[in-house]
Amino acid sequence: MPDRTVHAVCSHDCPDSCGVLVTIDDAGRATRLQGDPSHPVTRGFLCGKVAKYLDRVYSPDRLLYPMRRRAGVPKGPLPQGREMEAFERIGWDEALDVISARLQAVSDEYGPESILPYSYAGTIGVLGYGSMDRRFFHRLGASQLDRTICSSAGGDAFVSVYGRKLGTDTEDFRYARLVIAWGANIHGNNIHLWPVIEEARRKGARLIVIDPYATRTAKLADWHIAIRPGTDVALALGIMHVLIRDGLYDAGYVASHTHGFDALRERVKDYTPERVALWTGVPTAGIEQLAREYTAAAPAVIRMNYGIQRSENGGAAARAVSMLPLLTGAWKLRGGGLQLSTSGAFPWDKHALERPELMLSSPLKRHARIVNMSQLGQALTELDAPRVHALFVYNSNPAAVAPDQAQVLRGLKREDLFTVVHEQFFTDTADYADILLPATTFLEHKDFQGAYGHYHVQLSSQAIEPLGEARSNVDLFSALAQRMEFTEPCFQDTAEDLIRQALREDGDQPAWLAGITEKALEEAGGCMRMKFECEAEGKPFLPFADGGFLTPSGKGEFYSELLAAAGLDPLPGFRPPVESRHQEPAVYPLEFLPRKADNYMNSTFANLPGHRKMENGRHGILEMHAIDAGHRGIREGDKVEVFNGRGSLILKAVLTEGVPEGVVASRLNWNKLSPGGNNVNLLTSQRLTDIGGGATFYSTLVEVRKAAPETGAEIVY
Ligand SMILES: Nc1nc2c(c(=O)[nH]1)N[C@H]1C(S)=C(S)[C@@H](COP(=O)(O)OP(=O)(O)OC[C@H]3O[C@@H](n4cnc5c(=O)[nH]c(N)nc54)[C@H](O)[C@@H]3O)O[C@H]1N2
Ligand SMILES: Nc1nc2c(c(=O)[nH]1)N[C@H]1C(S)=C(S)[C@@H](COP(=O)(O)OP(=O)(O)OC[C@H]3O[C@@H](n4cnc5c(=O)[nH]c(N)nc54)[C@H](O)[C@@H]3O)O[C@H]1N2
Ligand code: SF4
Ligand SMILES: [Mo]
Repeated sequence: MPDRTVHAVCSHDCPDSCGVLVTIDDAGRATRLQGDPSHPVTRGFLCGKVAKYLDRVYSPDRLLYPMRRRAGVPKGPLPQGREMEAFERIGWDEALDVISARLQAVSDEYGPESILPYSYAGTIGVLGYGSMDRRFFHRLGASQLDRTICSSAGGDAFVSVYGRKLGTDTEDFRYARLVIAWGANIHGNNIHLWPVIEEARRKGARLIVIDPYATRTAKLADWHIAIRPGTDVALALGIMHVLIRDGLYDAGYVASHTHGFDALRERVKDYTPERVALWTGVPTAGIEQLAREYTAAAPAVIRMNYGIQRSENGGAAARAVSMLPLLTGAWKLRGGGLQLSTSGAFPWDKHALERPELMLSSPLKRHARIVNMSQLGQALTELDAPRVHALFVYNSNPAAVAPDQAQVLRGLKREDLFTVVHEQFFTDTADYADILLPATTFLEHKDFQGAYGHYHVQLSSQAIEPLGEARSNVDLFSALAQRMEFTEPCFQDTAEDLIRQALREDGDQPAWLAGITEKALEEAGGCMRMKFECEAEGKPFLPFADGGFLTPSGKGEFYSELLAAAGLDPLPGFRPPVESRHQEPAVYPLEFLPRKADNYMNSTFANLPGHRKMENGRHGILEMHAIDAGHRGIREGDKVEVFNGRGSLILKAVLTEGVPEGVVASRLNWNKLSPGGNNVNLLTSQRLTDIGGGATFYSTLVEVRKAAPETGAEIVY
């Protein structure tokens, strides 16, 4: 048989959701991955991480069969390559028996809420992210997980202003005259937006980057504003101050489409450029110029990304920045407005997929308690009534990515906690599993997906057979439900059934989904654009050009009654993070950016030799400004100790102008591949954002001191 090509979708947690063409040889092996050239955003290329994806799929380190912890081996890390010393192979039957018996026993003894699922976005395929798994845990009556670790602060903030997550079409950025990348590492995290910005720049557009760190994007910009972390709300209010003071806003748009302008005008009076400059580190003249450039360029578009909301005041910051195009009316023009996420364009039937009412048929007979995933450490060690006795991890590597790592690892180490991990690799979390199950990659199962960075829905066909005994998330939770004798027919649903339900194929499809079915997707080569009515009439999709707000007032809300009713500030205002230099006295003097790696996806890929090579030179380093180093007698290449009340890391100092004075930065990695056995999350806290209960990775204070050359570090629990 000659080679075949299958259309799949990259399921990593990335706004681009690329269409991927997989070439398969006559032995059924994938031999090549290519970006789909017909996908208008993918444009035939994949990022460096996924271009090398076959290294991951066929890695000799893949988990290929179920395993059980060997009797007497304590939980905790083993060096990479030696993990099998802790585990022994078992069959799927035995694995399902052990898991169902233990979950049943825990439920009987402590109540089902003592079971905690923990998942995030290992896959953002609609089925793999949340479908059969949710049904399973709902029917068990397990604690519900509030999935806050990434975007809930910014997401809830944006929705408080607009009522829905829509934004400027990625493809329309080419029409912009000014692009502001605000807390958005486009080159590292959202690469398919870059060619569109380049196209706009060739036609004369300017690019401004607002980021404390000199990313590759910032280095390529016309103007890099190295704002101090956690002060974006002040900068946005400062811009509004200038726009309103000088009458540079769109009074017509404000009058027709917004709510609460008078209250906003009062609020921004306090945010003079002089005051804002003191907080943000952006000079007064810079603030004036930014405001003027922003309002003069038409169309102007802001790519706000989730960087600004990983801060204690991240909700207010995302609200304030979101409001800027409401003030200038930038939404009216094609290529103007703002993009945080496009995910609100995809009206899947989430209720049908997740079946929350199954909680009522669980032993609990009511809705289960909700546990915030950004406080996993507390959940595993402090939460009571009932205490967590079983943890089921899939789609996530919390030992590496969750904040306040010492407490997380202390929890995972509990010998009385029954932990199941469904994974592709021996991650940091797998090291703490009682039962370890092998998971498929996106080449090995069927799924479908929208995107949070474009408006296309895609079918991800299964390209190859699962490796070894790996199972998809859907198949795993369906099998477990059978084993636990859950008789509801929904546990028998196949991937095809779930796709049909999600797309509402059997009922009235909402306008934007009209005619989008699995069959239609197949016939279209795997990808269809959402069916915006205006486009059928030849008009571009401009989400808020003329209304379209799903807020209580039906307008874009500067002032939010909903937030007021929740006891929150109804207007954006600058409250410095507790962990920031603006507190007197600051607990520790330096602001820490525990960043994502450009060549990994959070902790994913960090274990693969080819990917590590691309990230070479970035491992185990602390980037710091020469002035901060000078004060501490630190020189380039010195071993340094980076510490706060939560822990201490030994890193190598790299002196750079890429971080402002007062800010130091380091990158996510696997713990067991980090010197000393802990990564940057040893220093981050479980404090939550002002809105949305999100994690506050970028509000972290530390001190740095020179370490003796021979210093090692012990793993901290
Ligand atoms: N290569 C790669 N791509 C990825 C990921 C990855 O790990 N690696 N992760 C994926 C995931 S899960 C997500 S959520 C997206 C996120 O993509 P982004 O939203 O771009 O997220 P971050 O990299 O967290 O933050 C973006 C930028 O915000 C800056 N920043 C930090 N604090 C502040 C601040 O207070 N103000 C301002 N203005 N900027 C600040 C950071 O320095 C960073 O350069 O990327 C996805 N894509
Ligand atoms: N310091 C610091 N910490 C951070 C961040 C940061 O910027 N700095 N970013 C935060 C953000 S934005 C996010 S989104 C989180 C991400 O946190 P996670 O969602 O935990 O992301 P990953 O580290 O990519 O781990 C995902 C795991 O899922 C597995 N996986 C992939 N596909 C499947 C599948 O189909 N089934 C199963 N069962 N498993 C699968 C992968 O092998 C991988 O180990 O991290 C957060 N943590
Ligand atoms: S990680 Fe993002 S950019 Fe890379 S292939 Fe996947 S969707 Fe595309
Ligand atoms: Mo994320």
